[in-house]
Amino acid sequence: MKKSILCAIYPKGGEAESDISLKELERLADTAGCTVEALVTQCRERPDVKTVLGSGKIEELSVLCSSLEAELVVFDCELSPSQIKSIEDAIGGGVPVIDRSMLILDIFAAHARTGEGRLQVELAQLKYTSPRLVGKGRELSRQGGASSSGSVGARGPGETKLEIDRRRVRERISSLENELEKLEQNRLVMRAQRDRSGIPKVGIVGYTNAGKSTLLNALTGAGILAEDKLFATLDPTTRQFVTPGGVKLLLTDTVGFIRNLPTHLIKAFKSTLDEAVYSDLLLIVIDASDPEFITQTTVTTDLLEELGAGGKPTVYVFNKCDICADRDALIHMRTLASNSKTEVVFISAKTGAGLDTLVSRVEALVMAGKHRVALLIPPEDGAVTGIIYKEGDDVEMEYREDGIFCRCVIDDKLYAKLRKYIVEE
Ligand SMILES: Nc1nc2c(ncn2[C@@H]2O[C@H](COP(=O)(O)OP(=O)(O)OP(=O)(O)O)[C@@H](O)[C@H]2O)c(=O)[nH]1
Ligand SMILES: [Mg+2]
Repeated sequence: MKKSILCAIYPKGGEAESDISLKELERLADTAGCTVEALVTQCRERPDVKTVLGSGKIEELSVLCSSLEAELVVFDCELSPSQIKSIEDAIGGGVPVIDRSMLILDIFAAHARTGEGRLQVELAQLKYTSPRLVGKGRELSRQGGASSSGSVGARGPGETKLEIDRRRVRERISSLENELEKLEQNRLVMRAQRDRSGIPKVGIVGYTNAGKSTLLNALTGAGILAEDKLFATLDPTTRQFVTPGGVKLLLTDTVGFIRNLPTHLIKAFKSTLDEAVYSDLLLIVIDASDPEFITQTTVTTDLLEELGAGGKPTVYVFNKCDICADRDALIHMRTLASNSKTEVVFISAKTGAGLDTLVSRVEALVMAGKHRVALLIPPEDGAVTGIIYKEGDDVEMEYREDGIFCRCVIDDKLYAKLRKYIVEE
């Protein structure tokens, strides 16, 4: 465990919000394997250009760092490379300074399992973290080659080490981008195949720790790691699920969202989140036991909007109703739900309460305007099978003596056309 100190500034009247964000930062630090030794906060309208905190507070931070033997300082706000350098210089003692995004990336780096996930994290780290670390100077800014003596004229043609590092970083970035591009192509092919199968895709999304993985596990026995940690899941998992009504679905669990995540970090995980973006229905899982659930839901819906997944059929899944502390809030939500157009379901992924209602809602939504039918097509009308293969979903054909027996899912239009062949509905 690394000893860390967390820092934040907040505007007048913004203390409560800053507190919530800091609590979250504490949990992030914990996930990253750090203990939090102290919090340093300051009320100021805008960050100090150089050191974010004012000079007095920086002095206080410096003293705390040495007395508590801190090994890391984390700022809740985004830091520029030059701010990192100035703060590190001001604190002294070689204690590294990072910001919230760098901490999150660190967690991602430690947790990414699949090849693609690792590449995405490395790319995001190179783009976000490395310019900030280079800002540290130190050994990175030494001159390379034999030309380090430094007097004018004696300086060789060589690049400085910093420049070499920058060039390497650029090269690595473009090679990673190429590799990810290829993986993305594969993913597109796979997605096209899935689309052709016609099985509706349901994306499970939501704030980190809301219970997305627990929900997928409860429904499909997927056996994904679900734990009381932020960002337990990074890589998407898709499982097939057949409802009691016989409707086949593809359910995908995704990486969670968090407040103050810079857009470019979310973009880095775009291909992971694409599974959600390209789904037919979104389940937004909300931790109803968290007093912050309203803000968390707004963060989630805003990010979905940014990713281009706004406006999709959506179900708000209020989870953890077994431990929902605020009964009144729950009742309030129920009333709101009954007045709004958004589908709302209350569940506990842990105890299984409400899952059957959730499944039947999902079933109804993905089957809206669709019909699951069995047809018997006389041999002389065999040509219609072509249309069924082209426009129907989940098609199974069987050649019998009396004609072609076919089970499929069809929309209203095709249903009207094929009505005369229907033998079962
Ligand atoms: N009491 C209770 N706890 C739950 C419920 N659903 C999930 N949890 C707990 O909440 C924690 C987080 O659950 P996960 O399923 O890992 O949450 P997630 O949304 O996948 O989180 P990330 O992958 O980290 O974004 C775990 O400790 C679960 O056991 C529930 O219905 N009731
Ligand atoms: Mg998860």
